[in-house]
Amino acid sequence: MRGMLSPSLMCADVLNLQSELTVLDEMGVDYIHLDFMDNHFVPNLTLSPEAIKATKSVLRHMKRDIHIMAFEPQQYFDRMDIGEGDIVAVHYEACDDLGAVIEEIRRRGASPSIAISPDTKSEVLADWLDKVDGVIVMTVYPGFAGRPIVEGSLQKLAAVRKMIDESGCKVLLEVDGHVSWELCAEMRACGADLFVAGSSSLYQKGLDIREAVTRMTELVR
Ligand code: S6P
Ligand code: MG
Repeated sequence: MRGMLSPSLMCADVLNLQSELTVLDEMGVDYIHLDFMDNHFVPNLTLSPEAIKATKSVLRHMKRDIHIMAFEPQQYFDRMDIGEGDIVAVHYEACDDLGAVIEEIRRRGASPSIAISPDTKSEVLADWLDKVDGVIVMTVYPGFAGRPIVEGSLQKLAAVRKMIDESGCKVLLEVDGHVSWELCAEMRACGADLFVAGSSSLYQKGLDIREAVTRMTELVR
């Protein structure tokens, strides 16, 4: 499978979100990464559920890659209007009944994904690979953009790739956190399929977003 981009909207210009989305959509970018935080599971707030819902009216081709960093994420599904075409990632650490949350995502026609934080061992995913369409390996501690990569993250990414391949399940491997110009090719070599691009790459100050998307698409191909 070719590597795909998922630019992180929390790193874009908040005063111009509609035009930021439109440029990416017109360029044929596959996914837009939409971070939601509840200020409890992680100590921060970003896009509101209503802002995440509103992106639907702008997107023509690009799909939503919704990353919910919140306890009991199912309480926000209606307000985000999740449905067909969406990837909806919930945290392994944040759900009392992960199976029920995954089923609810499927019932709505979306693709369930499980995100694991850096301190969570990759082995916990083994029981879930046949139930989800994706996993997110967080390579920074969730909550903020611009954080340094956590040591051992590339090895963890490669271990999850191996686990997916050996399981025979069709699971998209997404990497989120410090996906930099310097590291993205290496992350690709470790087996990542989908790359969350934020302040370490596409949204570095002064870059032309069109040129940056073209360059990064080449690097993760
Ligand atoms: C962080 C969030 C991420 C960030 C991304 C930003 O909690 O889940 O998706 O948006 O990490 O990219 P960077 O390059 O600043 O780490
Ligand atoms: Mg994220």
